This record gives sequence, structure tokens and C-alpha cells, in this order.
Amino acid sequence: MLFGRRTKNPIKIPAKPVAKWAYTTCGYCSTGCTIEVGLDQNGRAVTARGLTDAPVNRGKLCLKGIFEFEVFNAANRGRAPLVRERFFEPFQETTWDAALDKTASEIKRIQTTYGRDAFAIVSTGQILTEEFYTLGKLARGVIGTNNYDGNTTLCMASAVSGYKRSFGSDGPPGCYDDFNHTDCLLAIGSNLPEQHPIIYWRLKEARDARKFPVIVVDPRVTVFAQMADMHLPITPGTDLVLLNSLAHVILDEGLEDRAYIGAHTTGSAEFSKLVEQYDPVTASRICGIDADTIRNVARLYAKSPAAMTIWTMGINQSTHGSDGVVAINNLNLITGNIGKPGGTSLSITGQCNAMGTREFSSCSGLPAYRYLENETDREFMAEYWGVDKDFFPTKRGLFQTDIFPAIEAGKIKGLWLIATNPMSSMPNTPRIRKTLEKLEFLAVQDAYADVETTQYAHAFLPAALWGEKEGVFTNTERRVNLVRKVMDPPGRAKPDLWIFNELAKRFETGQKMRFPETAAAVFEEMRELSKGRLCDYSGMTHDKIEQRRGIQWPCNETNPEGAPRLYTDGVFQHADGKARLIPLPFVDNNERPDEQYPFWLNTGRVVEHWHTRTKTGKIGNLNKFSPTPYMEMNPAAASKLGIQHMEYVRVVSRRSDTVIMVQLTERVAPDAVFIPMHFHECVNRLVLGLLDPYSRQPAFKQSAVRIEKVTDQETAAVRNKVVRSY
Ligand SMILES: Nc1nc2c(c(=O)[nH]1)N[C@H]1C(S)=C(S)[C@@H](COP(=O)(O)OP(=O)(O)OC[C@H]3O[C@@H](n4cnc5c(=O)[nH]c(N)nc54)[C@H](O)[C@@H]3O)O[C@H]1N2
Ligand SMILES: Nc1nc2c(c(=O)[nH]1)N[C@H]1C(S)=C(S)[C@@H](COP(=O)(O)OP(=O)(O)OC[C@H]3O[C@@H](n4cnc5c(=O)[nH]c(N)nc54)[C@H](O)[C@@H]3O)O[C@H]1N2
Ligand code: SF4
Ligand SMILES: [Mo]
Repeated sequence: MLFGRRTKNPIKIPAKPVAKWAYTTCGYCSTGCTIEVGLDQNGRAVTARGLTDAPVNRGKLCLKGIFEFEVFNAANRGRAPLVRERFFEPFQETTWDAALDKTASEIKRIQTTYGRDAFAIVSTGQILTEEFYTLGKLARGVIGTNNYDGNTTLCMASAVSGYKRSFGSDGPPGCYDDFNHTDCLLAIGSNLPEQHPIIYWRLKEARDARKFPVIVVDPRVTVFAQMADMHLPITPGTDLVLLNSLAHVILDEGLEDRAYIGAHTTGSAEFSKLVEQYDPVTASRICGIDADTIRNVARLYAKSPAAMTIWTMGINQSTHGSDGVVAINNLNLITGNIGKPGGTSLSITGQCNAMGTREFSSCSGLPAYRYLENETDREFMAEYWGVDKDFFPTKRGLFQTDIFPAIEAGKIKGLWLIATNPMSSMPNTPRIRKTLEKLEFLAVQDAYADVETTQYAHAFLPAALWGEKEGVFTNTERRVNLVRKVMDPPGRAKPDLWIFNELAKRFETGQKMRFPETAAAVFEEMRELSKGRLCDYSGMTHDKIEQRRGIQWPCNETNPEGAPRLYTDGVFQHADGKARLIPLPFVDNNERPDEQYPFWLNTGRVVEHWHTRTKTGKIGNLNKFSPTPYMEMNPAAASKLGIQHMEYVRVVSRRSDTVIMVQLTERVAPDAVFIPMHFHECVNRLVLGLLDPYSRQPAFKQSAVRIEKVTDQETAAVRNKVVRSY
């Protein structure tokens, strides 16, 4: 292929020797793109392309998807199980039998000595749904600890909690096709072009065709804010005030959908009374958006025949995360914008299978949106799995963010981490280090042997990655898509499903229960027990999913091809079939900038990197665009402190400090800085992470810091390279 200067030194990309294209689904973000991996004659992955007839991505991929096939040969993959007696000793390579025997016997020892809940399990949003379901069966039916959760508490917990409070169930009601029908799009705390590039492309195509207004609410001038019709640079952590005020204007000016409110909601009187207090002038003093803009946006939204809201971590990762989600739902309920084309509350999910864990992992309850608190659900699952129903706890246990303090307090003595790296991703790294040191036993099950959490592990279980195993992922719009096996795992690494099954065999009840070996057989169980539930998979099979290039649940006899939207009939999942309008008073409880710590610290992502960089840090074509940590700082603020572009500075919070390179940019306000989350021993040393009272999700986006000049620039540069590069 030839590019650019055709006559003088053209850039030549040699054709790749592809013998076979293999179908699979991207393992990074929740967009859910279908990928074809090109294999050469020796079965080596040499290239990738987006599948043209895939309904989500229509032939497109973002740069992470394009280079994803390189993870198969990346450095430091886990190839052999490792064990050791104490975490400061060197690891010994061992057999799978020995590593699994040790893990099982440590689980039993800890549970016998300290009680069943003294052993905790924290999983992820990044393994296959069949694996989630099997892990749930193992955790709930065999091991029987109630301290079982996922990293989704850092990510989607507020969305889940908000959907449950408003609609009576989790489950995003909208889809990407809503962009093709909407007349107004409000995007809150989401940087779609960098974090979900292909969803953004879908939005852009729809907007180019129909020219509807896009309003972006974000304290930072993101790429998304730059393409918006209106950018609302909100004061950090005050979205709830803005949303209450939008509702105030709508009700005050009689722009609400009375008929919809009357037929499909309860609680409107209490709700109206609360939002009366949030007139635009009062609200503007708190949220920093002027009163006229609030009125303008409220009118625009309410007068649009169909209006929708999307949001991501700017809402969820806040002390008002769950309330923020409910407030978005309130806005859409009072304007009749739920379940109709272009009118919806669509939470943009994060990890490739954050939805799969919500549907089937049993982290917060039992499979297919069943609850531990519900006797009928407990009976059904106990019978289905062949366990005693009284073996199940009667309410959910600790969230991830409460499991770590429980370790600190000595209540939890053993931990099993599956596909998550809390050493880098949890707030307050120094405290997490101290916490992990206290464990009597830590098992780390990860695809990479150099994941930071192994520093404290007693057993390392090397796992197969995406594309080295088979099963399904569910994306943001409830579309279930298939990951086909493209490649064998390296060395002796094994699929997570195999590891769960082998561990189950080491427990008495596990030997009696059914633990099918293949993902297709596990999928049969999921189909069966989801029949008649909201997340109904009963009309799907692996082959049908591949043929259709993904199917949106519910998929059953009524909807054999799946359904694009939920709640189209206005019947919700609360017992009375109505949605709740919930009054949400704003309580200002964040750590705020003050004289000692005068800057807001905001954190998030860049397009090239994935979370803690275990994957993208080793892929040359991604890492080279963003090789070192950096901090965005406003030039006006920097000049006051005498700080130059590209200089190293020390950033200090009440927790700890870090040394980092400064990038001067007006993307951030003079009283704010932004640091990407991707680098180890970096931003999460500083973050406080206060928890939302409903979802227990940390406020990663709001902390206070001060910035100090560093005189010895050379040492800072060397240290930076040693600690944070691969
Ligand atoms: N390239 C890449 N893509 C990813 C990921 C990745 O690591 N890399 N991770 C995936 C995952 S798991 C997730 S959860 C998603 C996250 O996707 P996003 O949520 O879109 O990404 P973030 O950068 O974390 O945060 C989004 C925005 O929230 C803004 N924000 C901060 N504070 C506030 C506030 O108080 N109010 C408002 N309204 N906005 C605020 C930030 O300025 C930021 O621009 O991305 C997914 N996609
Ligand atoms: N400051 C700050 N911190 C944040 C955030 C933020 O915005 N700001 N965002 C939070 C959010 S939204 C999220 S989702 C978390 C993410 O935080 P983590 O989940 O801790 O981050 P990852 O790097 O994605 O870790 C996943 C691990 O799973 C491994 N892995 C990948 N695939 C497989 C597999 O198939 N099997 C196994 N066994 N292992 C596998 C990878 O190698 C990697 O080590 O970070 C949170 N932390
Ligand atoms: S947009 Fe997300 S799912 Fe699609 S290729 Fe990029 S990382 Fe993969
Ligand atoms: Mo996330």
C-alpha cells in the first residue's frame, strides 16, 4: 500500500502474508468492536482489521484494536505458575497441581482458622462471561465467602446503583443507534473520542448527517469538549447541582412531559419540592455554570422531540456518583426520554466485559440479576447448582473498596486477585502496599508476570489472555459478542475457566457440583437460567452470535434477534412497574483546594494506554506516543510558580507525593491539574478516593494537591525512567 508523497520517497507498507482471518471481539474497551486477526501460514498473528459487516464498528478499529494482536508476543507474559512462602523471598517455578493445591489449602486453612469470610476474592471486568459465571459458582457455591467483588467497584458501581434505584434493575436501556434518532445529546464526564473512539465515530457520523446539538460537561477542555456545540466547564464534583437545576427550570417553565410522569413514575411531588431549591442563580454559584446557560440547556433538552444523556467516569467516580446517575435518570424521566429512539440514559461502560460481570458473576448477588436478599432467587440458584440454600449469605458482602480496609483491620487474611492490579489502580498506593503486606496469603491470577501486585503474592497463576480462549463479552449497548480462540496461550499459561474448574475440584462440594469444561457448555447453563430474566440470553448460541456479529439482550422467543432498547413500554423493574423520581440533596463533602493544597487534582485516561499499562506499555506503537507520566498544568498557574514546560515538579497531597513532568496547556483551568492514571507509583499515590455512600465507588476525580519546584532535574528524570518504564 502507498501513502502520502506518491512521487518522492513514498511510504510503503508491505502487504502482510495472511493465510487466514480469525473472528474475535476486542478485549480493551466496552465499545465491543469485532476484530479479524490475520494469521500467517505458521499460525502467527501478523495483522488485524475491523470486520466490515459488524454492526458496532463497521470495519473500523481504534489504534488499540489495530495493535491488539501484538499482545500475543509481548514481553513478560506469565508462562509458569510460581509460588513462595513469604512475599520477600524469590518465587519458585512449579507445576499447576502444586500451585493449585497450595491455593486451595491456604483458602481452607484461612477459612477454618478465621471464618469463611476471612478469605476474599476480587475479580475484574476483563474476563469472559462464562468465566465470570464459573467464578461466581465457585465463590458462592463452593468456597462460600461473602467478601467477593470486582474492580467494577472502581468503575461502574455508581451506574449500577443508580439504575437500580431509578428503574428497579441494572441494565443500560439505550444503544448506539440512539445517536441516529436523537435531537439533543448531553455528555457528562466522558471523553468519548479518546476512551471509546468507535462509539465517538458512530456519534460523529450521526451528527454529521442530522446536525443535532452536543453539550459536553467536563471541567477539562477534552477532545470531546472541543468538538461540542456547548462546553460546560463545571466545578469539579458538582454535577448533581447542575442536574437538579436543569430539572428546576424544566418544571418551573412547564416543559416536562406530564403524561409520562403520571403514567410511569412515582415520587414526583417530593422530587419537585427538592429541585425548587436549585434555581439557576443559586446553582450557578456552586457549579460554576452561569444561570443563562443552565436555562438554555434545560430548554434545549426539554423541547427536543428526543434527547439523550451519556456519561462515564466524571459522574461515576464521585462522592455523588450514584446520585449523579439517578439525577440523569430523573432528567430523562421528567422529559419522557427513556426507552424511545434517541431518548435515553446511556451509561458508557468501561472495560470490555464490565457488563458480563454485572449480568453473571454473582459479585453483587446471584446470576442473571438475581439477589441474595431474595428468598425465591436463593432457592432457585441453590437448586440449580445443587447446593444448600442456607450456604448462601442473605445479603451481599463487602465491596472491593471495603475489602482492603478489612484486610488492614485484620478481618480478612487471604486474598485472590483475578485480572486486576490494585497496586496501581486503587487510591492511596502507600496505604495499599501496607495493606497487601499484611496478608497471610495472596494469589495473583494474571496474564502478565510483571503485574505490580505480584510483589506481595505467594502464588502467581499465569492466565491466558483475550484471543487465547473462547467465550463472550457484553458491550455498552447490551450486545453479547464472541471471542474466538485465535492463538494458544504462551508456555504453561491456562484460560481462567480452566483454573476455576481445577480449583473447584480441590473442594468437596466442588467435586459434587457441575463445572463444565468448555465455554460453550457453560454458556448453555447461562442461557437456561437467564430465561425470562431481564438479561435473557435464552435465544442465543455461540454460533448464532458469531453469525449476527453480536446480539443485544434480551434475546428470546419474543425477540429472537435481540432488542435494541429496554423499557419501551414504560414498565420498569420495581414491583409496581413504575420508575422512581428521587429527590437528591447536594452535600459538599469533597476534599477541596485550600491555601496549603491549592489545586484540584483530576485524573483519567489517554487514548494510547490501557489502565495500568500491563498490556499497552509493551506495545511499541502505543507506548511511543505516551511513554512517560506527565501532568497537564495551565501556563498562567505555572508562570506564577516559575515552572517551565517539560520541567519535573513535585506534586504533594495529604497522602504522599510524586515527581512528574509538566505539560503546559490551557486544557486545564488555572486552579486544576490533570494526571493520567496509567503510570505506577504516580497519580494514585496522591488520590484520596472518598467513597460514594451507595456504590462505594471512589472519587478518583477530586483531590487537592500543591506543586513544588524540583531543583535537581536530572535525578528526577532518571528516577522516573527506572520506576515507570517497561
Ligand atoms: N484508551 C483507553 N480507553 C479506555 C480505558 C483506558 O484505560 N484507556 N479504560 C476504559 C474504562 S475501564 C473506563 S471506566 C472508561 C472511562 O472513560 P471516561 O470516563 O471517558 O475517561 P476518564 O478520562 O476517566 O474521565 C472522563 C472525564 O471525566 C472528567 N471529569 C473529572 N471530574 C469531573 C467532574 O467533576 N464532572 C464532570 N462532569 N466530569 C469530570 C475528566 O476531566 C475526564 O475528561 O474508558 C474505557 N476506555
Ligand atoms: N486515579 C485513577 N485511578 C483509577 C481510575 C481513574 O480514572 N483514576 N479508574 C478506575 C477504573 S474505571 C478502572 S476500570 C480500574 C482498572 O484497574 P485494574 O483492573 O487494576 O487495571 P488493569 O491494568 O486493567 O488490570 C487488569 C489486569 O488483568 C490482566 N488481564 C487482562 N486480561 C486477563 C485475562 O483474561 N485473565 C487474567 N487472569 N488476567 C488478565 C492484565 O494483565 C492486568 O494486570 O482503575 C481504576 N483506577
Ligand atoms: S474502540 Fe474499544 S473495542 Fe473498539 S477497537 Fe478501540 S479499544 Fe477495541
Ligand atoms: Mo473502568
